[in-house]
Amino acid sequence: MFTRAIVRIPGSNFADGLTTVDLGIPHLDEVLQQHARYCDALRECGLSLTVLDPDLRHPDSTFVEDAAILTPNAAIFTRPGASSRQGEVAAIRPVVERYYSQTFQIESPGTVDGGDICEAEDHFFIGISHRTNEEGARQLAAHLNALGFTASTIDIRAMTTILHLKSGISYIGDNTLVVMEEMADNPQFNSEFARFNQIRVSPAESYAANCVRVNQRVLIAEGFPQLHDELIARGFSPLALNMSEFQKMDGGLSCLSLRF
Ligand code: CIR
Repeated sequence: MFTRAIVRIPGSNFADGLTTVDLGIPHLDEVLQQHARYCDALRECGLSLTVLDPDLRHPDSTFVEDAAILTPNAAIFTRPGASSRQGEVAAIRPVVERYYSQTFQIESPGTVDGGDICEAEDHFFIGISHRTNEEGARQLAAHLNALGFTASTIDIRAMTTILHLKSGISYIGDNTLVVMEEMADNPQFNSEFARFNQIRVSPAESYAANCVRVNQRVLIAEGFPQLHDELIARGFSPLALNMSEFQKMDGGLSCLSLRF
């Protein structure tokens, strides 16, 4: 059960952030509307929100998930792989420290983006990506092991279709992973995922593989009926949200909040 989340309102320079996709320029009014609806959805799931003001020094800072990894007893501050995002950690640190007395920090030359970290019960999958490097993964795994968790790495650097590990897989509770087909079919990954029930996401719906279990609901991106119906068929309760403007900046549902 989560009781709280930290979010940050997108800044007026949101469109100046990093992106690898060619879906057009986000419209600020829609960005703000979609973000407000996302916040309301978290509240509907029972969370109390800490809503941070826009941070114009960091256009990507609404993607708060990348700056920290939260476990029940400790917070691990990351060192984002994109230099334009590294200052986001100092900006969110005092907010996270209100709720966590035990904290760790990924140190140079390690880099970690929170979007590469997928927690599945007591195990953490750590994506090695163009943002999270092997040294960052090593430091993170050591902190997680000390906290009583296991960890394994999944190297996604050869995949051109996703930015972060969690762009391709999500753990939604009840021993179930949502996995994009390209990952589910990759022999290097499927032994890692074998002990979980898997919901496969077709290539046409791959953006929807980034979803988030929040208490009784699973937040999913709107407009992906196969995944929506499959979740219902398996007894989950999806809550669909329009994510079009965040998708333009490579952002998914999970990255818009830190939940704990
Ligand atoms: C970036 O490229 O860093 C941002 N535009 C998007 C980050 C999305 N974060 C995430 O999926 N965890």
